[in-house]
Amino acid sequence: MKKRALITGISGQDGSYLAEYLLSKDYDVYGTIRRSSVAENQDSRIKHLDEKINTFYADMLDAPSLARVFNESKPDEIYNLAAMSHVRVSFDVPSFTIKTNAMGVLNMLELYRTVCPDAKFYQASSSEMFGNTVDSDGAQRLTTPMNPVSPYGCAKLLAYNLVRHYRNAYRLHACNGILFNHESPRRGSNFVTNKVVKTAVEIKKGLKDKLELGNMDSSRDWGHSKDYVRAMHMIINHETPDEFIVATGETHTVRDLCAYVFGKLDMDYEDYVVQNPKYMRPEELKYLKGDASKAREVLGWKPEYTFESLMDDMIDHWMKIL
Ligand code: G4F
Repeated sequence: MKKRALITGISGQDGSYLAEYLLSKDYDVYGTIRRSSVAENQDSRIKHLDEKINTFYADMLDAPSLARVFNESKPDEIYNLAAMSHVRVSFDVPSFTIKTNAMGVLNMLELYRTVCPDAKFYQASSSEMFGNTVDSDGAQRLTTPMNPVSPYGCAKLLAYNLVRHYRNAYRLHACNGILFNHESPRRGSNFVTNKVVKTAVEIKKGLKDKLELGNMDSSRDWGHSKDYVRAMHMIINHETPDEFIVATGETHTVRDLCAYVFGKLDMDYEDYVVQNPKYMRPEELKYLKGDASKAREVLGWKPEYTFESLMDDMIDHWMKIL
């Protein structure tokens, strides 16, 4: 019999790549989408999968809608990816963020425990949970203390602990993937990688004349979403439910990112980038570099994309689209 996977947030960057990956492995794929007033925003990343997947309207804060999805999909594997995913916006809507990203996960865990406790559960945990704690060798790992610096990070940390608690208290196969930043041509253009790439291409084509950014000195460990959804599948299917970090182990500043992308397009970023305080955060996470050695050794996972091939993929995409 085919395995059945439920993906909350299937219309997002990771949800859409994960759906494609699971279809290639012959799963029946079910997913939740949230109603948006602009219909195209709901399904632009999954339109090509229309005939192959089953989608339901649901919301992490609407437990009856989630219950209907659990009952109709009868999942073997649950990938909980739905979230308010923008860190800076979480400062503007802290209550909504905490409710969706923490209480929403509690709603999911309660349904999991009561409706299908034999299924496996994956929680999209985040490197934002570490805040500004870094080990002495300049990396974050599973033992690094977590001190989040945003409403988003605080909510994700509560959800992370709930998943561990439900696993131990109710003997559930519930796992956490702590994913560092991961990007792709499908990334929302209000995240820094896609904002830089899209605007640089627009400047190259004479459609814009400047790029406004916030903090250019923060560092991130950026990987490709396609590599990271593969890791999610490996994590949930590992024999024992556990926590894993997924990261490249390389870090770059936002300034490095601009230099690479503009350089690729034969431009100097310093001629076009201006800082706008609007994009600064009340508290900034300054530095991320993940140690994914456990995922590499125990799961045999390794990324196929480098920082450069990831950026090239995004540049090629926007050069074709614009
Ligand atoms: O692209 P970002 O918005 O990603 P951020 O905040 O690191 O969060 C992403 O990664 C997390 C994993 O650690 C996920 F959990 C989360 O859901 C999301 O996917 O910003 C990256 C860096 C920040 O330091 C930010 O201050 O870029 C800096 N930045 C500078 N100018 C900017 C801008 N970020 C955005 N979004 N827009 C700017 O104009």
